[in-house]
Amino acid sequence: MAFRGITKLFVTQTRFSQLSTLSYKRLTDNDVEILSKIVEGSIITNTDDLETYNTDWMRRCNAKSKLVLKPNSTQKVSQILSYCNQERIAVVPQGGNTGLVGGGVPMDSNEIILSLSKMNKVIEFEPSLGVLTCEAGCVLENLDRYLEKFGHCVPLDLGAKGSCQIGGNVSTNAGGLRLLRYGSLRGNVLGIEAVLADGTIIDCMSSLRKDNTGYDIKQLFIGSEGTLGVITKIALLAPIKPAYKNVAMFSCHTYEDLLQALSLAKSRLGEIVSALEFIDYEAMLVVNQHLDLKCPISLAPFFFFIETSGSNQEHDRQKLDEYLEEVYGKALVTDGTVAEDSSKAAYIWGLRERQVEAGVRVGWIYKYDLSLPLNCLYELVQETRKRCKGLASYTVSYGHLGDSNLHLNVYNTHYTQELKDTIEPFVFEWTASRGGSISAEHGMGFDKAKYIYFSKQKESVEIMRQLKRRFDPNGILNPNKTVLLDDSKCIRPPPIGKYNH
Ligand code: FAD
Ligand code: 2HG
Ligand code: ZN
Repeated sequence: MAFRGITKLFVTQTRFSQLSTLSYKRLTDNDVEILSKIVEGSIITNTDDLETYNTDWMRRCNAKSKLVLKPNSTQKVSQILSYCNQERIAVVPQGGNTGLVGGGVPMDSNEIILSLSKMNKVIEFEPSLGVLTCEAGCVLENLDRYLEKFGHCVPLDLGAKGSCQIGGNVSTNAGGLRLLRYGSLRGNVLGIEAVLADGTIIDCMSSLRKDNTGYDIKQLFIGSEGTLGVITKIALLAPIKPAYKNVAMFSCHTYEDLLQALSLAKSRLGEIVSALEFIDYEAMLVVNQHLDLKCPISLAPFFFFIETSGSNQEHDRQKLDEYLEEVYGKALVTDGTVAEDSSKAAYIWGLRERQVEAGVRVGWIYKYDLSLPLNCLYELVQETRKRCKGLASYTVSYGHLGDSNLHLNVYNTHYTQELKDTIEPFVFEWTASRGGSISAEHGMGFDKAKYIYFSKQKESVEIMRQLKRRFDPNGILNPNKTVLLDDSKCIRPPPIGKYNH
C-alpha cells in the first residue's frame, strides 16, 4: 500500500532517517538467516504480510521494513538484541500497532520490527494481592476477560483494547478513559522485566506495593516508547471489578456550563465517578455522518459523559439522581439521558469512544493530544478552528475532561502541507505558552519528538539523552523516536508571551 496522498511526508521521513547522526547497517540475507534461526522461523518477509506491520493505525506512515521477528520468550528477545547491537541493526519494538504518534512503525527500510505478539501468556494472578503477572504481548481486552473470572479488572481502558498490548500500553504510559479512577500506569505497574539493547535482561519483576530501595528503574521503561529497552513481562495491579455502572450523557450550551457540571460531578459523585469525558458539536457531527451513530439527546455545542462505578446500585443511583437534579436545577445542562441497560450504555459510550475510528473515515488526520488548564482548554479549539476555516473539513475536539486532557483533531479528505503549516507549530506554541503538555497520553513517537522543548527544559532533555546513550549506546532501539539525539533536529519554542492575549 502506498502513502495515502502523502508522498511528500514520506519523503521527508525517509530523508530524516538517512540524515540521522547514527548509521545503521543495511540488512543482509545472512542477517535474516541468523535472526530467523533465533526465532525458529517465526518471521515475516513477504511484502504483502509485512504491510500491516509497516503501516500505522491511522495509515499515515507506510515504511518498507523487510523483516518482522516474532520471538516467544525473553531469552530469544535477548539473543535478537544482542546480535542486532553487535551488527548495528536498528530494531523497532511493536505491540498491537495502535499507537497514534508513529512510534511503533519503522522509518527506514533497514529497520527490523520486533513483534511481541507471541509473548501473550498470563503467568499468574494472585487474588489475595490483586496482582496480575503476564507477558508483554497480552492483548488488553484478553487480560480484562481473564481477570473477570476472579472478579477483578485491568486498571485502564482504551478504545483500542481489542488489539493494543499491555507492553505497548506500558511503553506509552497510556491514559485512557478510567485514569481518573485508577490513576496512571506509573502507579499501577509494580514490576517489569525488560531487555536492553545489548541483550541484558533487567529483572525488576515485583509484586510489592511498597519498595523504596533506591532508584525505581522500572519507571524508566514506562512511557519510553521502546527507546530504552524491550518490555517482556509486567506485574500489574488489578483492582476489584465494580459491580454496578451508570452511564449518562448531557447537552451543555456553553463551555462554562460544561466546566461547572464537571466540577459538580467531581464533588457530588466523588468516589463513584469512573469517567468524565466530553465531545463537542463538530465531533458529534463526525460520528453521525461517518459512523451513522445518532445523537440520542438534543444537539448542543457540548456533550458531557459521566460514568459511575460502585458496589451499591441503590446508593450510586441515588447520588446520580441528586446530581441530575442539581445540574438541571442550575440549568447547566439542557437535555440528557441515563442508560437503563448495558446496550444503551454501550451506545452512549460509543459516541465518545469511537471518535478515533470516525476520524479515520474522513481521510487525513492532524492529531493533537494536549494537557491544558481547564479554563483555557476550549479557547485553543476555537482558535484552531478559526485558523483552519476553508482548509479543513472538520476541527473537532473531545477528551478526558476530568484529566484536563484535550484531543484536538483536524480532518480533511487528504493531506495538504498548507493545512499542516496552519496548525503546526501554532498548536504547540499555544500549548507551551499556557504551561500545557504537547503530549498528554499518546507519547512523542516520531511525530512529536522534534517538539520536545515545547514541554521540557533543556536540562531535562539532556538527561534523557544521557539515559538513552547509557541504555542503548549504539542507538539501535527505535531510532528517531521520543527524544532526538541530534539537537539540531529539534524545534525551539518562541519566547514566552507570543500567544498570551
Ligand atoms: P504500539 O502501537 O505497537 O507501540 C506503541 C509504542 O510502544 C511504540 O513506540 C513501540 O515501539 C513501543 N512498544 C510497544 N510494545 C513494546 C514493548 N513490549 N516494549 C517496548 N516498547 C514497546 N492512548 C491513550 O493513552 N488513551 C486512549 O484513550 C487511547 N485510545 C485509543 C483508541 C484507539 C481506537 C486507538 C487506535 C488508539 C488509542 N490510544 C490511546 C493510543 C495508545 O497509545 C495505544 O492504543 C496503546 O497504548 C499502544 O499499545 P500498542 O500495543 O498498540 O503499541
Ligand atoms: C481517546 O481518548 C484516544 O479516544 C484517542 O486517546 C484520541 O483520537 C484521539 O485523538
Ligand atoms: Zn485519549
